[in-house]
Amino acid sequence: MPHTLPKLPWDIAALEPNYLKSTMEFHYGKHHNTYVTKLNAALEGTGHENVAIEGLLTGLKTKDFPADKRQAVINHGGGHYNHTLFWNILGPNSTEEPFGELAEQINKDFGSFTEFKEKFATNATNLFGSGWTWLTVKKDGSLQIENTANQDNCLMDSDRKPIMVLDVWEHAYYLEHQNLRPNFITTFWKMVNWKQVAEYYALAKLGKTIINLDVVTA
Ligand code: MN3
Repeated sequence: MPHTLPKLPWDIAALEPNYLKSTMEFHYGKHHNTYVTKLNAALEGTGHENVAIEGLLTGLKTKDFPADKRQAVINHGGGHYNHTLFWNILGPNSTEEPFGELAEQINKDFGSFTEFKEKFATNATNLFGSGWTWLTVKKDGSLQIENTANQDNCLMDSDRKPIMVLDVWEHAYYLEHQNLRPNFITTFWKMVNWKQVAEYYALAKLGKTIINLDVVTA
């Protein structure tokens, strides 16, 4: 089983009361874990079993890949990658605001951090059904906010690198907020680890891998 559930970067109860331990137990322990299991099953016999997750997903929608397995790898590989990035950009000691070069670029591309948050929240609120809202980086360092449906992500069909993401599947917030997605978005800002997002921004500008996970080979 080459892909494995990565360890959380913080204790499973560390985001309480903003994000409940009980939510994390099923969101990470069940949902994320199931994506990893199903990804390994989908990859069996494709010859892509031992490719690390970011390389596996990059260009996946258009690259040479067994056609009968592609959608399953988009769904479960995306589920694995997207949740890993999501856990990594959250944390218990949020500064609640970006700083340094990333903050300057946010001001340049969106006007201010307040305007950025409004645009991000509007995108996340208006995403119909299940999906993810992203902050991505182009090769020139500029930033975009974009949505993807289901477990898709921008690596699969673009050259933009994801550096921050919000899960807006209902399973991500139902225990805390029931159907009230906007309340989850408000809480999300209290949990973002801007230090980590800044590190991802620096990597993205250099064209480097954002999510490095070991693939366990037999
Ligand atoms: Mn989820």
